[in-house]
Amino acid sequence: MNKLTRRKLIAGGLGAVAGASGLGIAAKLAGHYGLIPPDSAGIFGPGETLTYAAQRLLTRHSLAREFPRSEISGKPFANEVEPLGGEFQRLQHGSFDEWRLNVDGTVARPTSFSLAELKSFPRRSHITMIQCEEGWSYIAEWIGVPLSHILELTGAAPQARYVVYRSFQPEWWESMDMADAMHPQTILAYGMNGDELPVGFGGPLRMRVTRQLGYKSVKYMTRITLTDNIKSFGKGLGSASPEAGYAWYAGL
Ligand SMILES: Nc1nc2c(c(=O)[nH]1)N[C@H]1C(S)=C(S)[C@@H](COP(=O)(O)O)O[C@H]1N2
Ligand SMILES: [Mo]
Repeated sequence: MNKLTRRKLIAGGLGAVAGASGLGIAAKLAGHYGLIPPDSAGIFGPGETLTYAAQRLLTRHSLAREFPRSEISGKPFANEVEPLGGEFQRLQHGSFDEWRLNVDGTVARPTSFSLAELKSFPRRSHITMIQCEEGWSYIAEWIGVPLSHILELTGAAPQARYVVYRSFQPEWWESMDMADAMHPQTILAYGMNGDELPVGFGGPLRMRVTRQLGYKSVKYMTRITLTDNIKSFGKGLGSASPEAGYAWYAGL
């Protein structure tokens, strides 16, 4: 059976369950298999649950499309950001020598990494599209260290279920599940199009998660926290996005 047929069958199956027996039952099934997203409000948010559950069952290991170098966008559009604050400016004036990425939570070895250390680790680059929920997109080459490498280095506990990540902009914090965290295209990006990652695009370090909308690719990273209890963060919906009316899982 080819991939597409299988995909259609499973997706059709979930849809049939949702249609015939009510969304609540589909949500309960999803719950049984650990496929309820943090912002679903359990069986009361069956739409979010179906999207996430179907994606996770169908495309857990799939890669986002990678493009040839010739398709890199000439004039990528940096989403405008609010002022980054005095502490960021101080670090920027010092070429980010004193900037650190802190990794904590349910890890054996909480660590703080300098930019030079991150750059000394195995590097992964990919030419992918970043898509904003507002409709625009661009293609760029992203260069960085796989998040999976950092999780291995720091000794992520087996019970860890989510990676929470934060920015110099406190209103931009997100989380992702372990399937996306361990995904080979998920990188902590410090480079773009063969160069340093410009501050406009989130430098010195941004998350780059390829299978979700742009808002999951948080810029100006400061901290990564592993947890098995996502409800204890913010309002308990998984990240800032659902608090503002956007989906926690923004799968493409
Ligand atoms: N810290 C921070 N991260 C952020 C944002 C932001 O305003 N601040 N915008 C998000 C949104 S909505 C999108 S679509 C992408 C835009 O990435 P770009 O600036 O490279 O275009 O970054 C995301 N990460
Ligand atoms: Mo966006």
